[in-house]
Amino acid sequence: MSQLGTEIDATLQRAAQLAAEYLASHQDRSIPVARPLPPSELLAVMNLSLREQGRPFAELTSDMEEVLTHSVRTGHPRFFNQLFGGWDPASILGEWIAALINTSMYTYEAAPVATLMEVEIIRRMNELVGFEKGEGVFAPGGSSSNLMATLAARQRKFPHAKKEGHRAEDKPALFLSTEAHYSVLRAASIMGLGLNAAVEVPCDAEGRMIPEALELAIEESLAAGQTPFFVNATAGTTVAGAFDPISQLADITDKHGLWLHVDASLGGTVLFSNRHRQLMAGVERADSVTWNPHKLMGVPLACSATLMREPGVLRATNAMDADYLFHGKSDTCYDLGDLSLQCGRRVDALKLWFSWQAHGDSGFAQRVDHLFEMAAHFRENLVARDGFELVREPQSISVCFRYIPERLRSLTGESRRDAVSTCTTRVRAQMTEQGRFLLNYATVDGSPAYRMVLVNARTTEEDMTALLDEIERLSEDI
Ligand code: ABU
Repeated sequence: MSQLGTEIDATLQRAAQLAAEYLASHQDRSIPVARPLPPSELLAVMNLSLREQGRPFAELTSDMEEVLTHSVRTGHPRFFNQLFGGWDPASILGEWIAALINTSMYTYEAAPVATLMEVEIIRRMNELVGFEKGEGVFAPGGSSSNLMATLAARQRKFPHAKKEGHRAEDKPALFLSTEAHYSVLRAASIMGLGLNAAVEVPCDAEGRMIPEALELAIEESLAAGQTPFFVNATAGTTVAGAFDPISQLADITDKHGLWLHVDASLGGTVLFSNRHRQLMAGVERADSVTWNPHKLMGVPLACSATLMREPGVLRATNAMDADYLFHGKSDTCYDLGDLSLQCGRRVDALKLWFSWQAHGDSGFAQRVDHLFEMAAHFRENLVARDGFELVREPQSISVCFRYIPERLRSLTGESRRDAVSTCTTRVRAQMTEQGRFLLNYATVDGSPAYRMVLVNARTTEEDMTALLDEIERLSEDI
């Protein structure tokens, strides 16, 4: 081997060794989830400035160690901050291969293997959803998938808009719940419809869209001269993990001839589980679905599928027939470029294919069942302890709650709410500073509540108990 080859070989072997040690160290609870530093201090610790002269490749493994040391350990079993977490060796292998083959998903010619993998995954995801003739494509994340669904709905209702833009008489209106992800509102903004075109429909006490309220909102919109065209249902809301009643919403969209999109970024993965797939009952009646394997399937970010019930919709909406790529003869089955919003597109399906090979459908089903059991266990543990209150009855892997320390329990009304709010945000800030746990919070019913999410299958009952102990302990000192 040449000298350059030997250096590359030795350095990549060292990098692989560091990667394996890093993953193994996630089991060590004495290593913090994060070592937070303000930007000025982090910049002082790590020299990130770019240089005129390059450095030897072998030196970069020390930079790799620094990056790993100062990054948040999202694979740590006490990382509860986001709807992703954990780590999966098969997907990591897929990510490495994606970097090695370094290609783009627009043509079969450029990405033959990855294209066939994506086609197979989309076929199987559509089968799980119940889209018999469905099509789909991967997107950079759930926000993009939701935008693609909104664009496809517009293509059906206002086919002139692709070429002409909207006409004055169009007056499009779309509907989402008050707990839906903000990306649906942003889609209205990006598409030039304006945020005023988006109607936010109230939810019930568990955070599910109320079908009667949707019906009323559509009737009011029609009476105001608008043209309703799109309803976004959420399967697994961002904060509470609530599932909208898809079948009931489908009855309403069928009646009014509206596009029904299911944002199942979080919830899609429950389709593997015989125990929990009823949460998505009726999803096969939707026109489109967003499903993010980087959430409950444990695949590294980003991995988001946009699924359509009817074939041809994505091409009709997005195709530009770029001559320099397709040369006037795009293969409608295997040149995926015209289905997508992107031109250059990562081979995100590849890491999912490797993960699916390793786990199979049954592995994902077990994972869903396990995460739901852990969430139920956390809920039971929480309600059994003094001072902890659920703010929503959990429906899936998210548990929203507050803790009222003993000294605040005699307070009532606004003074209690304000004191508990201050305590919650301060405890969360201290916890983040100390780095032993990372737990998010969100505004629920007007004031902050902790949001626990069970997304890492390596989290144990001890980890969850330790979190509640920590909240109690920190709350006493505030
Ligand atoms: N796209 C929603 C992600 C929210 C979260 O990770 O908490």
